Amino acid sequence: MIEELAKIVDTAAHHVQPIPQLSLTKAFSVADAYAIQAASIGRRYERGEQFVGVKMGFTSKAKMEQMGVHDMIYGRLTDGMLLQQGATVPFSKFIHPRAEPELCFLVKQQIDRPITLEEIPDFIESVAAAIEIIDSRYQNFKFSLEDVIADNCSSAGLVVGDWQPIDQPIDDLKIDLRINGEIVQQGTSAAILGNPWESVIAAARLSATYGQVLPAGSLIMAGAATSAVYLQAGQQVEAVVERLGRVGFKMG
Ligand code: OOG
Ligand code: MG
Repeated sequence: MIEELAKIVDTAAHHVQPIPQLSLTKAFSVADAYAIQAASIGRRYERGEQFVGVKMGFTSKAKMEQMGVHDMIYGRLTDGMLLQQGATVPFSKFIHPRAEPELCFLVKQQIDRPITLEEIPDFIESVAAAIEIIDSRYQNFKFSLEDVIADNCSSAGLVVGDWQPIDQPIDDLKIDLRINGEIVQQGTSAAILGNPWESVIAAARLSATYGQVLPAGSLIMAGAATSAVYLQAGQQVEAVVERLGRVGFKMG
């Protein structure tokens, strides 16, 4: 069942074709969902994509309420999802893309076990403003907790700004998302689990749980601080984070 569902969800992503929710026809657990995710990412690796990091999802109330899912989720990121700052990405790569403003962390030393707040400086090198593009493979962006985990947490793209040192607090930085220069979402990093370092701690814990080592140089996306916004072709998309800077891309 795992391989079969992984193929369905991976094919949907690969061919940019929406599918009905998997859970409508098959009952599966959260543990099954993570196994489906791992198998579907395995298919990407077979096509030559490489692991670049992990992402946390539903780490803010704004996102949980927008999507109606109230548990933290965890997914994998590959080089095929990475955009360069300022790049133009073709709209045709996506089904119904949404953007959300995030923080991204750079791993300094391999993480292969849960870590504590005190240990963060040993394991994290730097932080940057980032945007995640999510693109659920499910019709109408509608899913259960198990569905979204199986679908690798809607991961589709990310762009990371310039790295900044982690020598100052990051628990209350103003964050906004702009489309064509206009602010469409506004929040603070406090929305991410009260302090985005908690998201790094959760990412280490979940990576250990699901057997995913985070090598030095990997990325950790902390989860959106605000609701996500649907994108259209031709839009200029930018996230601005107090003190950390700005980052953007164009939807072609
Ligand atoms: C799931 C992905 C959630 C976040 O930052 O909370 C996420 C979705 O909303 O489709 O990436
Ligand atoms: Mg996200």
